Amino acid sequence: MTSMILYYAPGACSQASHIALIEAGIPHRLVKVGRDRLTPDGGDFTLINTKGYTPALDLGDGTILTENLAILLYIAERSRKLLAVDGLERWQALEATVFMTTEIHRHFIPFFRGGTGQEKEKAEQALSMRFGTISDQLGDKDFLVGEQITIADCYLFVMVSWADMMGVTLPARLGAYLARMKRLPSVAQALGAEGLTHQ
Ligand SMILES: N[C@@H](CCC(=O)N[C@@H](CS)C(=O)NCC(=O)O)C(=O)O
Repeated sequence: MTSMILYYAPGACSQASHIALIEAGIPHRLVKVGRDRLTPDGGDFTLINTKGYTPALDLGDGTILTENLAILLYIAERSRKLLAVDGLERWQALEATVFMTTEIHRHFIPFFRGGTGQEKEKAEQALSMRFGTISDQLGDKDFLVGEQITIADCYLFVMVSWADMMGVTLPARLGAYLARMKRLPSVAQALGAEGLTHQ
């Protein structure tokens, strides 16, 4: 079996899976997918993932796994890192990750797809409420659940950096979290590999 391949777009939600692969210490190769859904060798990404979006993870034998949540869980289960194997913290980390994939991610659509001012305002209100919830949950801890980085942090980092980039007001605690996460070697490596060292 050859190494896994992560199909990603720079700065996209695939970055959560990218950070998780690095944190887990799983050998992988990266293949960038352009806005035209082509890979750098001119390949048609929709033949790899018919859904057309990133992330997609080739498990090393040509099997393709899609959906960030499933990929993050796969990485955690394989590495026995990034998610407690049992106990309340396991379910709290899952709860937080689902909250991000279903309740936060979609509210960025107006910012990325040229929404109207009104759509953006509505989205910002929704994001502000949800980031407030996350900020309360984070409290004074370094990571969202427990003492160590989990899949929830891999995802939260991307959501918070999108908010920062789009000028969505963030609670001060999440601003500090963003700065702290950027200093983690895994995050710095992922940003560098995606060509986002300016962030
Ligand atoms: N349900 C998917 C959504 C993935 C998604 O929205 N990916 C975006 C990047 S953040 C994408 O590739 N969009 C390009 C497209 O849909 O063509 C997941 O959770 O993995």
